[in-house]
Amino acid sequence: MPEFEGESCWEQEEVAAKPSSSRRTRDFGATRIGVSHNGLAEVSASLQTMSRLAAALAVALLTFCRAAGAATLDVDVRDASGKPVADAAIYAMPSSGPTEAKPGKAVEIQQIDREFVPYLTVVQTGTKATFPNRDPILHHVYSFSPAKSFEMKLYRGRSPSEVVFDKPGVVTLGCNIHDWMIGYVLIVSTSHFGTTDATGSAHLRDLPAGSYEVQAWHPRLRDAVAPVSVSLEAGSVRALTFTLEVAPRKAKYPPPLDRLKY
Ligand SMILES: [Cu+2]
Repeated sequence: MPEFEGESCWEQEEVAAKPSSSRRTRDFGATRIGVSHNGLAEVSASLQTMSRLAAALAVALLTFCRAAGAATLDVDVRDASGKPVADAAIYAMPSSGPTEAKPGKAVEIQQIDREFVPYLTVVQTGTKATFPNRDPILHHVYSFSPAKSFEMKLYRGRSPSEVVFDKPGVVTLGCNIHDWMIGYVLIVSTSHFGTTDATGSAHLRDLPAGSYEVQAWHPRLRDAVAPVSVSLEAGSVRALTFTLEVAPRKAKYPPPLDRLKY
C-alpha cells in the first residue's frame, strides 16, 4: 500500500507547512545570493545545507502526518471457535466523499511450485497485474469471472501480457494444466485494505481521519458478514474483530513435486 495516500493528510501537511517553508525558502535565497560571488565552493556548500534542511523538514512533516493525520485499524479475524483466520481481506470504504481515483502500483501474481502466490491478492479498482511464471514448466492462467475474464496461454517466465482489474468484484484464477491451482483477486474501490496473516491479523495504516465502512471477505466465506461502521479520529488506533465462518480448503492436493514433469 502506498505510504501516504490520504488526501486529507497531505492537505493538513500543506496547511501546517506553508508559513515556515516559505519563510525558510526566502532565507535560503538570501544566503545563496550573499555568498554566490565568493565562489562555486560556497554556493555548493549553501546548496548542501539547503538540501539537508529540506530533508529534515520533509521528515518532520511526515512524522507530523503520521502522528496527527493518520489513523490505524488493527483487525483480528477469527472463526467461531476462536481460531485465527488467514487470507481474509479487510477493506475500509470512506462513508462520504470521493473514493480515491488513483489505483495502486501494479501487482505480481506469481506461479511458484504449481500454486498461485499469493493465494489472495487485494487491489484497488484500476490496478494492473502481471502473472510471472517462476516454475520451469508451462502454466496456462485463466479467469472466467465476470469482474475480469482473461487467458494467458501456455507460457513460462515473464507474464505474456498484463491485466487491468477495472471493476470491483472477485476474480477466481485457475490453470488449464494444473487443475488444483486456484487463486483469488478481490478488487475494491478504496486504497485502504489488507489481508490477514497466519495469526488472523491485518493492519490498515495511514487512514485519513473520517468515517468508514469496514468490510471483511474471504475466498471460502460461508456467509457474508455485515460491514462495521467506524469513525476514526486523527492519530487514533482502533482495534476491530471479525468472526468469519470459512470452509476448509478443498483437499485437492497437487501430485508430488517433480518440477520438470507435470
Ligand atoms: Cu499450471
